[in-house]
Amino acid sequence: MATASSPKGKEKESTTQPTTTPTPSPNATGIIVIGMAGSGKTTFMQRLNSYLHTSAHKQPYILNLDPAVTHLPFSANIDIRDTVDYAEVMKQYNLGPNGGILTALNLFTTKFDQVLGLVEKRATEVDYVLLDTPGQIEIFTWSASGAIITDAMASALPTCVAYIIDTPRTTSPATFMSNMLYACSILYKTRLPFILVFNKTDVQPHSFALEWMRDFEAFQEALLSRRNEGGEDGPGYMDSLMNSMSLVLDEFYKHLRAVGVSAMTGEGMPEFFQAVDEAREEYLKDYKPELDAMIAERAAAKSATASDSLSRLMADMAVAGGPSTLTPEARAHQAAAAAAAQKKKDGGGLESVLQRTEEEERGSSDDEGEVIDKSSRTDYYDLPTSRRPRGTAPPSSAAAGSRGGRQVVDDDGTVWPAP
Ligand SMILES: Nc1nc2c(ncn2[C@@H]2O[C@H](COP(=O)(O)OP(=O)(O)OP(=O)(O)O)[C@@H](O)[C@H]2O)c(=O)[nH]1
Ligand SMILES: [Mg+2]
Repeated sequence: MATASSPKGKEKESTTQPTTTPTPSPNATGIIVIGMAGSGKTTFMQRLNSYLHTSAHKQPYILNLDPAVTHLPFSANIDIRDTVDYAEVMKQYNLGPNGGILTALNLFTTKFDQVLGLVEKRATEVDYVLLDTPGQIEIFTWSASGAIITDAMASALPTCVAYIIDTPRTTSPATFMSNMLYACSILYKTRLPFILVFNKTDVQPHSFALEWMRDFEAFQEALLSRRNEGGEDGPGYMDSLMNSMSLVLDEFYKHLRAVGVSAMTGEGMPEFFQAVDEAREEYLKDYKPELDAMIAERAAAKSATASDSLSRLMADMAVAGGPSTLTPEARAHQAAAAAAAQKKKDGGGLESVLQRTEEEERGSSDDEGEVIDKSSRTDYYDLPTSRRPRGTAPPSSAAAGSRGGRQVVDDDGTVWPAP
């Protein structure tokens, strides 16, 4: 691609192999949980978390990207709600709920480099990085911020998409097909290994869906019988459209893994993690080499641009001969730009709805809306080796007491730090 536009004389350079060495993939596998509103993403996240802690004895690192959720049934290591105030975004920008969620996500994405830094730091210690997305699927899948977050995750660690399907709501062939088309569009957009997760199998087993995916004729029959029954599958011209679309989907199904789970009962979890292992293999085999080649290509293009700019700068300096080369107009322009930047920093603007951190409250930071990593959460699962007798102080508080010097011993023997 890059060679087509490269200037003459550089062709030889561009045909050489890129020198960047591919980075080894970290231990953790990223799972991005996407799905229609109410399909059970958050409950599924909760199930993954509890399954990993209790049955698989593996460590997850959890990110919540839904700014509007009021109650999370798990504790997230990084929570968008700690950084962006969704209600404030709606108020300040006069937005409705979906616009508010989208803007909150966009604001959070401006800080995603910090998130990625934290994830990368933990990706060697934990086994999975789980990511819950906002309820309205298109906010994540059709926004620039969703694409940035997905790409950033996928470049940092082996990542797959878990597409959650509300099985009881997809028993009609038309609904099933539109859900599959949506899944297909996400696969096409992200190009990441993909797992179809048929959720709520405690209410409706997913065998019908597997059969429709495996056997094209079975799906056709279901379509036809719905039509004969006078179901909701539309007028006659729809038949040929549905037939052609189901042929397209037939090809799509070949590249997918499908599992049935119940986030409510925990059924299907081992099968899901087996699919995740396969998805990781696929990432390493197909996605990673492409990514490394792209990174090498970009690095080569960047170094070519840098050396080009440097030679032009050297040529400019030779002509201008010294540092005082700014014209009065250029200096005035620079001053105006600095004043505008200062004004933006002082108040208003997008940054003003980002949550203020403790550090900022103390007035010592110039960076608003820090991302908070509650990583110590993973330590909660380290149970003490021996029980501490009731009424005695924990070792840390005793240590704190001895550090602070003064302690008060209560009537029942409890040790408190002196007021
Ligand atoms: N029976 C049953 N209900 C489930 C299951 N998983 C989720 N639910 C229910 O489905 C509803 C929606 O679940 P959530 O986990 O909030 O779904 P969500 O996709 O995160 O929802 P939004 O984020 O609001 O889009 C809740 O009432 C859950 O109790 C399941 O496996 N079985
Ligand atoms: Mg949710």
